[in-house]
Amino acid sequence: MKRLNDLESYWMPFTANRDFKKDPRMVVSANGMYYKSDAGKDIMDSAAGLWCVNAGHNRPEITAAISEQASVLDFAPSFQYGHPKAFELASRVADLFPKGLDHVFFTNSGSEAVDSALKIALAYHRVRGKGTKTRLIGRERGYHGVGFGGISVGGMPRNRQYFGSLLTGVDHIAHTHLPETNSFSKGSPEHGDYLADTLENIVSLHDASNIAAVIVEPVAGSTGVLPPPKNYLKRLREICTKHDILLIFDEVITGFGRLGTATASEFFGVTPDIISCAKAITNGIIPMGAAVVSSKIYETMMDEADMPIELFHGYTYSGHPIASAAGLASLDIYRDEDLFNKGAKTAKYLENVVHQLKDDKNVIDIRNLGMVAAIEIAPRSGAVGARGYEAMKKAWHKGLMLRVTGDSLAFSPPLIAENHDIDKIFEIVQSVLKELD
Ligand code: PXG
Repeated sequence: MKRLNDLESYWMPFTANRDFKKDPRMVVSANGMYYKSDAGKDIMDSAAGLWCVNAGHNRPEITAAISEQASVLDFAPSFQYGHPKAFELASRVADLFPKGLDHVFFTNSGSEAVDSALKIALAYHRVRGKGTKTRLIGRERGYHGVGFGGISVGGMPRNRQYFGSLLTGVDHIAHTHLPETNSFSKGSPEHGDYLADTLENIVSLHDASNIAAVIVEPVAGSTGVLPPPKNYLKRLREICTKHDILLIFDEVITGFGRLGTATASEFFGVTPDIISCAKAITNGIIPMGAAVVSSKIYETMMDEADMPIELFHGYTYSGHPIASAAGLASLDIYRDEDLFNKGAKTAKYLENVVHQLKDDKNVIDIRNLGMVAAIEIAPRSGAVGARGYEAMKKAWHKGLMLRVTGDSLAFSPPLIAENHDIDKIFEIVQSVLKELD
């Protein structure tokens, strides 16, 4: 007979299962900047959960909205029927996002938002009579979730290597990590905008008539936080426009305030054709994502696509009533508390504090932009990631939830964080660094 509640049944995602189950890090409740562990210990959240709880944990306004919604309309079919809150949320998101990106296709995750964006790009070119434009271009070190589309355009080797031949017709531009010239940059690094031109090489190779879209994270997150070099995104936009290639910004991490603006697009003053987003759209409380597309794309689809259904794509839970209610309540909080601006102010403090650790043991680089930062520590020889993993485990025992990717410690605190919260996070990090051999 299987034991009830043993830890074996749950196969945890992106987790060292065997090691976790020997010494579980279990949280049972959360409030504001803190989780509580099953041992009753406060655990500070330095990562907004997984980059999603921008307004802090367990906001009563959001929980009230979802419980109210659940009692009124639990589910509505998303195909051929609608309900008002999905339309309202779409308008609110369109309003918040850059001018011209006015149409919102809902999904349930960032991975689905990415796949939707890629499929919309292909369908758009096809219905406008440019059906040879099928090639999708990602970037080395990019993370676009875990669907086959996302891992194909993604550039994280371990996320790809076990999963066969992936999508065909994909290529990658160069990543922008230049430690020789850019280490310890504050904000966007000075060097590397020329790397956008690696797209020109790809255009020369494949011809623009065969390329549908380029997808990049404006700030690469999962690979260890790589803010784009100054002017890089503008240059990428120009090359895309020149060759009639759609530009997709994957803003699953940056959307809804992470850089102190509603989008990274707004922060950098560069408008893509499609933005994929998720996570903080509902403050993480209910899964939801979206592909937000330009009027040019939407209107082309409405005018030119087959009748009556313009796009053969969608999910059972697209625009789910409860997710929509959570989204509306989250956007209300972001607006009423001017939370993106608050994040922008705290970001300056974060920059100052994180760079004070530059002389600490094993630290080889520190990067930051907005309410995102990373400390990269030297890998142990022959064991890349081991030191980072140990840092995460030590931090837990000192009351800090720390997000680690390889040997980069990544920080994305909730935007409600006060300066003293930032101080506390890095005091613990410093004591962890001291103990790492
Ligand atoms: N695109 C980007 C840019 C992401 O960061 C996804 C797509 C996929 O989203 P879903 O909702 O399908 O997981 C992501 C997700 C981390 C970390 O700490 C990052 C993500 C998820 C979990 C952890 O690096 N990003």
